[in-house]
Amino acid sequence: MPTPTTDGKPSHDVHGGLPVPRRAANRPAPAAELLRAWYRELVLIREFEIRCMQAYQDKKIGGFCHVYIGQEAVAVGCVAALKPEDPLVTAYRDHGHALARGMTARACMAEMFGRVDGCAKGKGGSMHMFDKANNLFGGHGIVGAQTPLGAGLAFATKYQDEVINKGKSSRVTMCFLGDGALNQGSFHEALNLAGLMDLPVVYVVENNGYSMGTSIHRGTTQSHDLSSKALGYGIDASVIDGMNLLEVYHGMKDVVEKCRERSRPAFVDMRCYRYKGHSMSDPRKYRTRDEEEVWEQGDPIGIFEKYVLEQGAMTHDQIKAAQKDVKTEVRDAVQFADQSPVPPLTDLYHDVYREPWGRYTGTSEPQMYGGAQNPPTFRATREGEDLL
Ligand SMILES: Cc1ncc(C[n+]2csc(CCOP(=O)(O)OP(=O)(O)O)c2C)c(N)n1
Repeated sequence: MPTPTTDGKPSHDVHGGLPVPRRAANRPAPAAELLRAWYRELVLIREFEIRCMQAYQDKKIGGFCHVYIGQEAVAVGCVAALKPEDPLVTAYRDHGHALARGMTARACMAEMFGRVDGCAKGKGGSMHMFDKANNLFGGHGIVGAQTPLGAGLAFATKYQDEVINKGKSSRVTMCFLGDGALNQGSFHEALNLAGLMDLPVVYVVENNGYSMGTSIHRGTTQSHDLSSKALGYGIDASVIDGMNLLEVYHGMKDVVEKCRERSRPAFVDMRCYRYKGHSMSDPRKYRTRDEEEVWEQGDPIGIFEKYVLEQGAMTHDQIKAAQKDVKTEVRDAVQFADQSPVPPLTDLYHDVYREPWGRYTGTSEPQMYGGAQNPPTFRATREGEDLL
């Protein structure tokens, strides 16, 4: 019997709500080549983060580090349902999205280590994976901060695709958020605008049942049925099993294609679980071992491994070879990151910029300046300019 928690709910019932529809069973299996590629991605994300946890203990990674272990099927399945040109934006638990989007393990690890060869030149770290070439518009550390950015990206693509390019393409923006972010005002403002302006954006709530140590039942109204959060804004909602890669892929394919055709936003309650703590410093005392064991039995990698074997897409030997190959790739990434230089201190002032704003030219001074004689101005810094 599961242990009851202070919520009065069984401890493993972290979402506690509507049944999750099954879609994959009625669909044709994806091509074997695709299944093999997805398997490798799942294993890459897991292995990458296991090494990150070790490097963090060895003090090679500083600051915050939130691992994605347990949620890998969400990133891999969602990215597979997108086109490469579709923008993606996410929160701080972002290594999985970055790797699934095609960022190299080297660039990602060097960023974790704060080195110049990282995707953000070592200045962002774990929470800020950016990859313009792969249309990844960042991991963001402020809870909910990425939700208006998702609406903004969708507005920009809609304008470019429909107005400037006269409907030559239509891109869908995917915006990931945690269940804790549902309670931020920015999320509600973003959904209101997305609904109002017919923005082609899909909000994917990675509902792992907890925001830090607070269970969703304690912190969020209507936690048994998150779709009500979207329906109030006239936005379609669906529930998907985030522990099963095929369910994620097929479910998200439907959602994304509908969004692309109709240019209407969508909301997804993606049911998943994180196996580790909120961040590296979290001992997870707010949940029971019993609950964790229940979820570990449904490991997304284990489920998918069974599927590829049943389908004959991979043999046991091929699985072992893929795991070995990934280990080599991640070991190489760690060595690469270790050897990459630390950015010089002067680099702190580069890329942090803005266009010169100059003095405010309106008819009255903005309130915040309080009539100061020398209001602050901002300007771009230039490569090589030494401000220290
Ligand atoms: C505006 C804001 N408030 C508080 C925090 C501190 N904080 C960091 S993560 C977090 C919990 C978010 O949980 P959730 O959205 O469910 O994401 P998950 O970690 O489960 O992926 C909080 C409160 C923050 N970063 N930003």
